[in-house]
Amino acid sequence: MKKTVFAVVCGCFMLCAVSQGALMNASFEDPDLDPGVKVNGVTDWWDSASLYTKTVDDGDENTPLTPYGDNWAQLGRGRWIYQQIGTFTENTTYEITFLLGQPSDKAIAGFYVELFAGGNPALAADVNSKRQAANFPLTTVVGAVQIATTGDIDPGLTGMATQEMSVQLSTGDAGTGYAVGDALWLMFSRPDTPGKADIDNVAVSVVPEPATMILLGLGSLVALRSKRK
Ligand SMILES: [Ca+2]
Ligand SMILES: [Ca+2]
Repeated sequence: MKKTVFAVVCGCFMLCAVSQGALMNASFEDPDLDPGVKVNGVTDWWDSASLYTKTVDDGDENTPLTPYGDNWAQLGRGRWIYQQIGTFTENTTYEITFLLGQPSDKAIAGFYVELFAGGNPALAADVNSKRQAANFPLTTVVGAVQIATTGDIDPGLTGMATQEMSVQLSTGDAGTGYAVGDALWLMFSRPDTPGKADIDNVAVSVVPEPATMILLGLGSLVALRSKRK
């Protein structure tokens, strides 16, 4: 009996460890900034290009320290960053983890994580627009469709506090405007209200389905049995 439990646990662990293709600039350390320096835009992410979408070194007096290098991405009012994280498959659940930081000079006041699918990746660009704007480029220019959102997950931090965040989003079935094999996009954004949020150390992994976990557990069991024969 003990061995059965052990085999199932092993099977799950192996699958949980499988992750989607590596994110680009997931810790926002590119570019290397001098202490306290802020620059507009976010490298390797498509961003809402403006002085409200920044890469910030944590030597800045209003910015919390990050344990992940020196830099944060910082989103102001209605601002966003996104990148392609792979291709769309149906009913796949992704776990997205990141560090959220509260600058001392403005409240986070709303924070969203979303998945989009479809569109033409060649049309993605840095564009000065808000997530809520009529010309929001990921949907109106690239042609992607929002398929999952966390809703507002602002944890209500104060001062220069930070919090490790973990959210799960599922892709669901294919729908109008996107199909299996189309681009899959991960976006972070803020609502159209005054505020600032710092974000760092983004990671994405696939959460195994219960059916897959059972199958894998059974597979391990069979392997164990045949070894013992
Ligand atoms: Ca960093
Ligand atoms: Ca960019």
